Amino acid sequence: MLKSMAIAFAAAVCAAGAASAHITLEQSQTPSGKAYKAVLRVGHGCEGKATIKIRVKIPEGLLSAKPMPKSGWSIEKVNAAYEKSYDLYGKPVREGVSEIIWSGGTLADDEYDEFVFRATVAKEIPPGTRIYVPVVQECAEGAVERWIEVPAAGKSPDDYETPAPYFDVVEQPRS
Ligand SMILES: [Cu+2]
Repeated sequence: MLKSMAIAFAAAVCAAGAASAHITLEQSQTPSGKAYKAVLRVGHGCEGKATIKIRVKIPEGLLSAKPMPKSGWSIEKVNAAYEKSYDLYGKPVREGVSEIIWSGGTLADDEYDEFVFRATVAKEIPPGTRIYVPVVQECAEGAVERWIEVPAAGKSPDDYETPAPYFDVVEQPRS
């Protein structure tokens, strides 16, 4: 009884504080053709269990992704071909980092941390595009949270229990 109440309470807290809980991106907007510093904010573990691994899928159109090293965590980078070729500062690029994995550390459920990478938003990505960055959070004792839900047309991330973090591509400021 007590245990189920505790779980219900935790779920309610999470839903109420959706903007500050879950895994979200600090910067909600960036111009196309520019570098984007993605700060993934990890607000809690998996239903009380400590986070031990963060796997980030780099979405199509985010080029030259580079993770920021993190004390206490090791980094793995997975390379893959892009779906298409992009023009990056006058050079065609067809492949790059498609997944970043931080592991080896421990982040308690009652602690907060940030995982950072930087990537260039392809200038072919039109303003108005919302880019989702799916993240899988692995925790102690085999627990896992999959922040990979991408809203269907007409829905918003708030309609989902485990939405993928996202940001919006906006018009380049005129100089
Ligand atoms: Cu949450």
